[in-house]
Amino acid sequence: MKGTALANVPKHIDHFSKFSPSPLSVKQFLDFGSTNACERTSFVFLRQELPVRLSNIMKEINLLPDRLLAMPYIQLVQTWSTKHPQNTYIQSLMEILEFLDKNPDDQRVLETFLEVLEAIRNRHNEVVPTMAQGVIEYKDAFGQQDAVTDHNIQYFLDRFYTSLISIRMLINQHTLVFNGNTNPAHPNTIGCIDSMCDVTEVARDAYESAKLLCEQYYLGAPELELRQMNANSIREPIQISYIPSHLYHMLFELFKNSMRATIENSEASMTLPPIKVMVSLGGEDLSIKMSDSGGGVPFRKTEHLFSYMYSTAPRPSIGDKHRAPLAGFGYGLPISRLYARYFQGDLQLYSMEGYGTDTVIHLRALSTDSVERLPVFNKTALRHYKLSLEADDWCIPSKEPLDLAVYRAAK
Ligand code: P4A
Repeated sequence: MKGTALANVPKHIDHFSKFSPSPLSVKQFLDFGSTNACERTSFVFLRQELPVRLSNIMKEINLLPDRLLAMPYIQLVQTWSTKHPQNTYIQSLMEILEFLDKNPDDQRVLETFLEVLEAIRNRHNEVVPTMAQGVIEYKDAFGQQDAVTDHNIQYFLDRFYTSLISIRMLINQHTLVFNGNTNPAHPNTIGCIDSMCDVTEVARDAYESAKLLCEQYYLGAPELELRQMNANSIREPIQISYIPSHLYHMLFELFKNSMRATIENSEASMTLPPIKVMVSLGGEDLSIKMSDSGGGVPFRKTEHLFSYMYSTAPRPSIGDKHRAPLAGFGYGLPISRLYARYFQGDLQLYSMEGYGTDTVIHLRALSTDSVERLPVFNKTALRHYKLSLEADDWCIPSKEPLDLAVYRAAK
């Protein structure tokens, strides 16, 4: 990489991070990619928007606690320091900046842009495990700790992974729509969006895959009971404009958890209680509830299921026979929740310890309401990283037996 170009990177990051990302709706993605799809317009939009999204999140990486930034794995994605030209983010940013002075009417420019985008997408595939490894390194070095670091990591990774999901979405749409291969098997699909995504069908697919894994490891799997309610037109299948791969990812994760809990909770009994899924479509929402009788988790611990800090266990070594295939990657739930929130939905978990867990995915039913939810680097974001260890404004419960005489005296 050219030294002079590299030296200018911080300037470019400063420049592009001053712009707010422009969120797109699923409707806009579909229009962008349908009949009057214009590769030139998409190119001109992306050569500005991708640097804006990359730069906004690169600003935040540098605000992480120094102790975390010092981790070798985090340095692989960390920015500025031109000491790391192999850095994923710097390299991708520079490759896109090359197109700023190129002629959008030149067909060869558009072709090279497609190739560059594909290379960037592949390069960013390793970002999630790399950051996860960084968090593991941090825990090994400093132990699970303080609430402030925990909050910072949670806040940062939620935003960082959302940014990654959104960049991948932009790249996928452009490359899939304009590389000329339309998929005849899916006429309603534009890029990675299905304008008639059959939710119950995706749920069945995700169940079948989780079931295969589950049977491999536990020699059995709970049955699926799937019901649906289409309040708009009873008996019609439930279809929305959505990204089937995102939906599949979320449901697969939830099925794996529910299966694991169900089986591990019923080792003594002969029958496995089924996993019940209810899909409902209203005027505004498409909701999916998954209920299991897996014994649940204590209320106090439900937040841990979404914590990057808590859910990074050192990765089992490859070939470890005792590795539970359903344990997944550790980041299953937090990332699934990001997918749900990405288009203004949510993923919530309600557990009743002693009985079981309900998880609910809420999505927006209308493609005009499904608008990207994107992080923006500004003063408010900055304040989150500057949170320091101040006294809590709620009393800390005493672990000692109450001595009212002493308490009154002290007060
Ligand atoms: N009870 N309920 C759940 C789990 C237990 C559960 C569980 C012990 C905990 C960790 C885990 C998988 C399952 C559930 C559904 C969920 C989430 C948790 O969506 O029944 O692996 C990380």
